[in-house]
Amino acid sequence: MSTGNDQNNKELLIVIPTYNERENISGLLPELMERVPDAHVLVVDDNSPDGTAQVVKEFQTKYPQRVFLIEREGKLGLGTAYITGFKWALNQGYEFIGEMDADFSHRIEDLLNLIDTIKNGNADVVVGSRYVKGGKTVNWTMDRKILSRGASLYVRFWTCMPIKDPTAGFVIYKRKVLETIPLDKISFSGYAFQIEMKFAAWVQGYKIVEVPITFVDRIEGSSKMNKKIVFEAIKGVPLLVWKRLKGIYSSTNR
Ligand SMILES: Nc1nc2c(ncn2[C@@H]2O[C@H](COP(=O)(O)OP(=O)(O)OP(=O)(O)O)[C@@H](O)[C@H]2O)c(=O)[nH]1
Ligand SMILES: [Mg+2]
Repeated sequence: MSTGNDQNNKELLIVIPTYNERENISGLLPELMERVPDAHVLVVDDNSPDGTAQVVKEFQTKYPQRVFLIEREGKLGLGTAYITGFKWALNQGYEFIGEMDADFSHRIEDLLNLIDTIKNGNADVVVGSRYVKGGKTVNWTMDRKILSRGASLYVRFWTCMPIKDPTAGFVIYKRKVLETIPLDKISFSGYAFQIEMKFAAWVQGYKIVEVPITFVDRIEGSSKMNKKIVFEAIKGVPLLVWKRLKGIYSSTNR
């Protein structure tokens, strides 16, 4: 059996995109190292002005074989940060590739459940879901609740995809899913990116399982959510249906 400190243990990688998450990442990395001993972590930072990457580099000296960093030259968006991280993970040979936010909205106890489900269940994709039985949000304003619930219904209306929390950014994929989704054809960046990834996996026939989570609103740092991201999703969801009809998500189109 391999241990979490084994350099060759390329089983599970969690990709964390960051933009100005200095305080959060300095708390999250040690917790992840301690509480999820088998996980490796890849931070994809977009040249955060607050020095997030510097904090990661300092931490890397303690865990050089488990913490990795990709630095991009500027704020290029969440979607491309994940695509960059996923491609890196595939190249490195990881078997399970996860994503979570840096801001403690995604709890480590829930991550442990997601890991257990992807490793021991028959799911190809596990989604940490606010909207299945047992899931909830804490400290969210009414506006955010309505927006998020409304988005879920809107996605269901257009795509018929049976996922209760399609905008969720707390997900673990089996390697084969990311190998077959045409990553270069995933065009969206914010919420729409999360929706598109799940939609592409579903169109390919992969089994998606939702696990209930408690989503806690961020305490440190500031939100990168903005109107542009919301409008991208409103316009983007009907486009997903169009992309599907054109066969863009089929693996032969890679
Ligand atoms: N690399 C990179 N990371 C980003 C970018 N935009 C957001 N992030 C990160 O993506 C994660 C999710 O962004 P958040 O701002 O928390 O978005 P949210 O969860 O919808 O909104 P709040 O929780 O209200 O802040 C966080 O870890 C951010 O730091 C980006 O352009 N590039
Ligand atoms: Mg957040």
